[in-house]
Amino acid sequence: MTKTRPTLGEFIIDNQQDFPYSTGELSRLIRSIRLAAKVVNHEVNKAGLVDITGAAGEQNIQGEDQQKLDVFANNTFIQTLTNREIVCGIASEENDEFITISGSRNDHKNKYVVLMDPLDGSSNIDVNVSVGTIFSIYRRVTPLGTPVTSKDFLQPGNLQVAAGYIIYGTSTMLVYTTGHGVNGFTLNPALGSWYLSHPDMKFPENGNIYSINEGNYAHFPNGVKKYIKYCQEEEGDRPYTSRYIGSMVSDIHRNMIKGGIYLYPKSTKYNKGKLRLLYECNPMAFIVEQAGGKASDGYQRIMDIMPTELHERSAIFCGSKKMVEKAEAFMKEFGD
Ligand code: P6P
Repeated sequence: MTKTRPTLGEFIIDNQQDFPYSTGELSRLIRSIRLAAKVVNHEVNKAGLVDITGAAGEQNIQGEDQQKLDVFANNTFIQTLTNREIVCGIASEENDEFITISGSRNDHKNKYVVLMDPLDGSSNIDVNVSVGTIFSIYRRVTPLGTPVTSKDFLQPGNLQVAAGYIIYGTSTMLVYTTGHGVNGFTLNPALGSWYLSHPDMKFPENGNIYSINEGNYAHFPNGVKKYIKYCQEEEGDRPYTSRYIGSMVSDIHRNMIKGGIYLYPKSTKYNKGKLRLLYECNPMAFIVEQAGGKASDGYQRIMDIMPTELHERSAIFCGSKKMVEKAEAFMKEFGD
């Protein structure tokens, strides 16, 4: 008799003790993300039919306005989170400013804020490559009953209460942590249920995959150039394999399963790095660390960086612990 895998709903109930301070709100928050992910998944999966359903910015054959998928994903997550009366504020890559949610009683009594990249790597959709949603959850730090302020969003990653991603790939998965390890759930689209397919995910301590856009080689710091050459040398378990999808969620997800390192360093093109600290680097760093990996900007732990701006960028080196430590050693010796 094969063991049936719990659904995400059953898993949340079975692990309610993971949220000691929550009166079920954090569980409801994860459930609302689960719902929005199903809606976005449906749209992403039919993106290839735009000439039938209508391209973004045009009317589809039903005469409905076709939204760009990242706008659609953004609106879907915002609407779902707002309707569920759980969060007091949302920050998104798609919105310049954070959104204040006062609640139906207009009393600002909800205690969580969500920061998200609603559809990371959306340029890959036109070429049918997997994309992802990334989310990060904090308790608010300003008094309940007052509108959120930037202080509630500009928190270091080490204060996250939960983080996760949805990967819209050959299958659709929701992977998240609440600080008690990392678990992956796969959507059965026929049933609309998510099943625990990857319990207690762990990064292999070492690996032989490196993921970086080598097209930027000329713009990289010397330490990164030296590390790339190290990966390519004939020595021991090297050369490593180069794998770069151009979708952070997909590259990190593959490396977590197979072992590997993902790097998006600073460069003369991106002097602070390209990826956003608050809703890309921090949530992915939380997951990577909870899976036994390491995440830094080449020098300091990502989750210890004190944010100063909502959309600030950071370099990121993350993945198998020993690979990140090796890359950091090259940064220490050869620097920027
Ligand atoms: P580049 C997608 O735009 C993204 O934010 C990440 O998902 C991805 O890893 C990276 O940027 C790709 O950037 O400059 O290599 O195309």
